[in-house]
Amino acid sequence: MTLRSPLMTVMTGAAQKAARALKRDFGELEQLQVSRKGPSDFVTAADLRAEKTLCQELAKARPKFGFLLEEGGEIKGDDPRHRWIIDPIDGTTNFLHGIPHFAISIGLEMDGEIIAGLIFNPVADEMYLAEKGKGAYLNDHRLRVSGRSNLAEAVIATGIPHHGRGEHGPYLEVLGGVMAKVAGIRRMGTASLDLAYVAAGRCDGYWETGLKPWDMAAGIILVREAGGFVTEVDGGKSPLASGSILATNAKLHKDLQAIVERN
Ligand code: LIP
Repeated sequence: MTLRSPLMTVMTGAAQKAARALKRDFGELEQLQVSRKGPSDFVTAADLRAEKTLCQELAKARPKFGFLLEEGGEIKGDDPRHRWIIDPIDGTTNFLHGIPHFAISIGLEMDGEIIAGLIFNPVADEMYLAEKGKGAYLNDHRLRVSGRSNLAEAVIATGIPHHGRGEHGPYLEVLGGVMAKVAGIRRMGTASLDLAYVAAGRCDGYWETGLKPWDMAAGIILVREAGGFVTEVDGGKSPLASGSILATNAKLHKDLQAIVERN
């Protein structure tokens, strides 16, 4: 966005500030205090610090908005219509393993609809922004989803349920079905960036189930504003509520959904 709206200025400022510390922490992984929150789901000191910085900065600019936070849960605001949905480090497993593919994700919800989103990969210095009706951008360049209409040429991203995350059998069946039809599958480990890659036309589609709202909020508006389609894997209209998501370019949705809806 060449001329940033006041809202985008607030969001990018908060993300840049949190990212400075996050990058430092990423470079000093050994120093981090790491504790176990659940199976394969780690909380780091960096995660908590980044979340605190994001909340402080956003609350300074929009003091009445509520929050839905990966680490801190729900914080009600005086303004019941607006809520920030935040993942301070999406791709925590990548972060902990020193894999430079993680992101800060901030979505803004108004009356239950996502109206703005920011996804920032601080290592690659890639800032994805979208606002309802104003398009999607990567570092000031307008984004469009890919134009591929043939699954055989498509690269599809997914998230693989890991240890402690439900039944793997049904997922493997769907994965087999997709593998048989597409040019390639990618499991990169950061849902928000998977969605950003669909918006940027790097990937032609993405599906995953069992996600949380903070993994998806910003990415949903990014894909839609880049001209793509976002539903649940069965075509339902509430990915944020169900945690099930299928995001594609404008041409592949029906074909990919026919395979993944059994997930
Ligand atoms: C992660 C996602 C990842 C998904 C994991 C998890 P976290 O978020 O971005 O792609 O497959 O299940 O939800 O926990 O790193 O913020």
